[in-house]
Amino acid sequence: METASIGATSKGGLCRLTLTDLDAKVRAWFVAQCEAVGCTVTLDDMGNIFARRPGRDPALPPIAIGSHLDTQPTGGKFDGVIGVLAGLEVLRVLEESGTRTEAAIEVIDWTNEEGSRFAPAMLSSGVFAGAFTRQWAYDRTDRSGVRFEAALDAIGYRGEQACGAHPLSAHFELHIEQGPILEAEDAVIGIVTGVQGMRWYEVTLDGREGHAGATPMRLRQDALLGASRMVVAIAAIAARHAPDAVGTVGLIESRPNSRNVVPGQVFFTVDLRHPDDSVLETMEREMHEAFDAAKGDLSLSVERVWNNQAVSFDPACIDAVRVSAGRLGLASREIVSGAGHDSAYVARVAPTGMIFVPCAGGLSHNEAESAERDHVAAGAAVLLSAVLEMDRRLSAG
Ligand code: HGY
Ligand code: MN
Ligand code: MN
Repeated sequence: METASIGATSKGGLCRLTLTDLDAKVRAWFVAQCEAVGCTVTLDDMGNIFARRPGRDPALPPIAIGSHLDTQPTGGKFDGVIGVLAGLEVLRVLEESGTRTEAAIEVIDWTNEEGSRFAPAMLSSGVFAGAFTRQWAYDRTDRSGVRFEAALDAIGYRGEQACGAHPLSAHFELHIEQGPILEAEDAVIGIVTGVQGMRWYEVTLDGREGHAGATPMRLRQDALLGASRMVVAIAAIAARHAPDAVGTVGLIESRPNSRNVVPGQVFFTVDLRHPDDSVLETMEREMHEAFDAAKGDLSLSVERVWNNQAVSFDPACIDAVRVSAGRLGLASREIVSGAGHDSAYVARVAPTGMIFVPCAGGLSHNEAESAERDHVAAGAAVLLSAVLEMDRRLSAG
């Protein structure tokens, strides 16, 4: 709740976009809290923050607890934040109880998980996992043309360490489900087995600006009318592959955006997701077919800017979460994540698992997002237990 004051919106949510002064403020808060509990804090050259609590065996790579502190422009107080702060709480409990783990424990704040300001999402955990080059990430621009690298330097969080040159023994992430399943089944813990596939596209439609009053309908090249047909087509493609497919047009810019000018150009984004990459491939093909059919005499460009394959988490990590929920007597169920998470990329380079807790009405990416204190506490307890379970297995060799 203290961090929720950094970027608070009037509707009780958060607007704390990545690499802004507000992000810098919550980062400084987080670093100070970790140092206060005796951690050493380092940065890599994507601005990822690593707060390390040493273990007995320095030869063992750390067990990481990661998530993100950046939010959507109309985000909630829990998305990403509970994963980082539960990690801080784990550090505090280990310190207060005088527990020394075999492997070091590291809490990580991954830069730009949301992908709202700089697309794609999970950009920095993606560089860490080798999915993107650092230079490609540095060259990403926000909608006002600011480059990622410049924004990172502006807040002073570009570290020396090369992003990715940082072995991990395991990575766990606590997160709200951001969907309705756990709440509907009165489950407190989601044992996350993996993350669905997701692809992002950027579409530009060029028509011709004209006078809203004097241009006959038959002579128009109305880019927004064409875009509207394509938006409807995305929903139809998702419906065709129900119940697991989702399709979203979230960002749209119409130019010149004047009430009495026929729109000459429209830029919009497409987000397609499905648990099965082969279905996602079909959805992409159907999207191109639908757009070609809808464009008429408009010129169309479609660029795929992100292709994040479905991922399955590590069986030992999944089991550590399952055993922990059982030991704590918490109602749980296995679940595949509909939302993307940094863990989806980290799973490519380290054994990874996730823990979900319910959020009210399954609502997220919404200022009304909320989670119950007891559920978040239960998730943090499972996180601590899973980390200790993994540590025991590591030291058993
Ligand atoms: O897009 C996602 O699923 C995540 O919230 N960034
Ligand atoms: Mn998140
Ligand atoms: Mn999010």
